[in-house]
Amino acid sequence: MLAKLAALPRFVKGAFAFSVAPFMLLTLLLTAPLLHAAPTVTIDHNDKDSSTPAFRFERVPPPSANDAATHALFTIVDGKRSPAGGDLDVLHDNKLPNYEDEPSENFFFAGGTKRARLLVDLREPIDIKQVNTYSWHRAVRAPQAYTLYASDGTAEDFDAQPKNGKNPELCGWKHIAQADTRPITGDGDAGQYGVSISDSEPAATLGRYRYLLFEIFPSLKTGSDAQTFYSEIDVIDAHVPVKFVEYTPPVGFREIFKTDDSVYQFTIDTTQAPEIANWARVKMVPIVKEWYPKIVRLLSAGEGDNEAPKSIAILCKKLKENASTVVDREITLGANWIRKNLKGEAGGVVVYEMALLVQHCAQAAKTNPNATRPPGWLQTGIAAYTRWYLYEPQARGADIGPKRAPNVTYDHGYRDTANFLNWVSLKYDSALVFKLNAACRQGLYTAGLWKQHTGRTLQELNEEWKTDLRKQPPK
Ligand SMILES: [Ca+2]
Repeated sequence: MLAKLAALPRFVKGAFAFSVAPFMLLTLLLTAPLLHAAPTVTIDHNDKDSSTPAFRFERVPPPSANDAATHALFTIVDGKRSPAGGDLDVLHDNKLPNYEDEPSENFFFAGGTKRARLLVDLREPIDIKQVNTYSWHRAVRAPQAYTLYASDGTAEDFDAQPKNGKNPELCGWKHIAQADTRPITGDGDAGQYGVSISDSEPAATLGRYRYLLFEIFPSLKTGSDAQTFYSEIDVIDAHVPVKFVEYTPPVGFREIFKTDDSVYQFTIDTTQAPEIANWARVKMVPIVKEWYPKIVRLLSAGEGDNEAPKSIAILCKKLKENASTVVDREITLGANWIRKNLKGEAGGVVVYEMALLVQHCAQAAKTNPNATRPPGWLQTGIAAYTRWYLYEPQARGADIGPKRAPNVTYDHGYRDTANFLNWVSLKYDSALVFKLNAACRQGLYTAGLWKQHTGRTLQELNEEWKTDLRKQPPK
């Protein structure tokens, strides 16, 4: 772990909690051991390579699993949250992100936010030992910049939710400290930041408060687009022993799963990519069990075509490229890409690859001496059709807007061909895709099939399709 502390002094900013004559301070120190002297800000930085989900720093304490923020009420006072991120709960759920770019596990404000305010209501006054904040991002959204105010809420003019522009110190709040981990110039720092605000006197507290107000600034000094990925905010009660968040690294598995009727079996191996093992078991296995037999049925050439393998393997590996691949009976999924798309496309890619696998494993074409070779665009198009129009039509992932209509052709493959196939199916023959697929499997595909089934040549269909695409209302 690398702590970037060399430049620390410029970050240490505090406000004396109150000012008293030196002799009085001495007296108070002797009689009141929890007296606060001055808040200080401690900053740690783990660079990109030394950041781990354990969130361990050199000087800033690890995130707490039982701190007072856990059951506090978090409210946005001013500013808008980014809908791309998690909601306020992720700031005090005692869970940390597992990766350097996990928007849903972080809270951040919408791009362009110049300043925002966040209220933490602890529900009762407590002696606050520390306020600790944690952030993690692969690029410029890691550094933190905020001003912290606190209040016991008892002042007559107390405003619990002062909007931007209203000085909190004029409505019952005390300025505690300013934290700013941003580099003065440059594009910001990737990695993890930990900020701990405590009293400079180790035995002392920051004071007894019920409310905290964070005034939050962008993660770059040079602009307001970059917003810090805040992972957790901890408020440590001076009288509660701290339990740290435990981090257990995920463990991969290699196991065989079967369909309920035991007809098909799948070897799934995540030993090289334990970070997606949980997704593979919880999400992918049910998709594979349901959709592999469906795909085999859908893409079968009919009677006598029993050639889809009964046993396949899905390997999860750290591929350099984003791609997933299929070779013979083995699908390889790129773990990095899958990890970034767990909530989006991850399941669909598995369906797509299973469809390709079933197509590639057709033997009839290979044994027929007069077999035609099906075009690649049609094969990827049929696999993409299976995925986008049968597995996840609600995702509308193969839509083509009127703007792009002039630039597409039926033989682009993948999504564009899927869109074309869907259009022809709806207009001319709902079983067309499966008829074409059967012909491909048997080595009988020719371009003449289009005319045979629709009365139009491929070129004519292409023009009609594009005309229809251009007629759509603009998005
Ligand atoms: Ca916590």
